[in-house]
Amino acid sequence: MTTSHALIFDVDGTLAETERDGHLPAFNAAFAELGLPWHWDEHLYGELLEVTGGKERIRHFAQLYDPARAAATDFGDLVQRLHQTKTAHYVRRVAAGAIPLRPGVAELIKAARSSGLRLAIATTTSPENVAALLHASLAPDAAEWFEVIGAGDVVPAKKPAPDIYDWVLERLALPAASCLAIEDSVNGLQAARAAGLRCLVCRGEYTREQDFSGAWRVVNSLTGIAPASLFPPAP
Ligand code: XBP
Ligand code: MG
Repeated sequence: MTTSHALIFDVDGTLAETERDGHLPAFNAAFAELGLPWHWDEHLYGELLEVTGGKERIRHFAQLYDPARAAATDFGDLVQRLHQTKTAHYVRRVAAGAIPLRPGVAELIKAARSSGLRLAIATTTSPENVAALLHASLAPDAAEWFEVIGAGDVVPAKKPAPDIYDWVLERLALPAASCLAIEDSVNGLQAARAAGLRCLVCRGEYTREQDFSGAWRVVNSLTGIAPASLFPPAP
């Protein structure tokens, strides 16, 4: 294997189970802090995850459950303030070490580095969330292990659109055929496939029942996966 191959990791649900124990309580803390009568439970959050991106998810929820507020002229400002507040809560939780990496993730990333694979991230979540998770849960300098980190609003259309993967591939200056995406959700799988990438799916707590047709491989854990097995020689 040479440096002409790269692993591109999703973050939420793939590196760590961030949704239920990280994002969900942070959204609820932001709603309370800004005095909104909203509270998301685990089940509702599972449904809202269909929409990627925190701001997009808040808008979607308000349109369904609080349409009068969603129609107000200052709704866009409210969404921005809610999302900034939510991000601050999320980063505090993660920086305190509240969210461990999923089993096998740290081992795979370290083995991939040692074997000369290039590493990148393609995620819908905000860059400060990625930095906090890598720093607290992988290593203080872990953000530097990833040559390209594509996150949040650097592209206008979030997963399942391919844009974030296209953005990362362009910066890696590699063809899609030389890379493998690692994802946990059908939205992530569709984004990777639409960018022409092979995709390894590691099912997560919110995505276990999703349809992963089109995935290169589907697993329940990244434990024991050798980097060399991810780039088999062409037949
Ligand atoms: C993850 C997301 C993210 C987080 C929230 O999707 O949709 O939006 O839930 O993060 P994926 P922000 O794993 O497919 O990238 O609030 O920072 O947007
Ligand atoms: Mg994900």
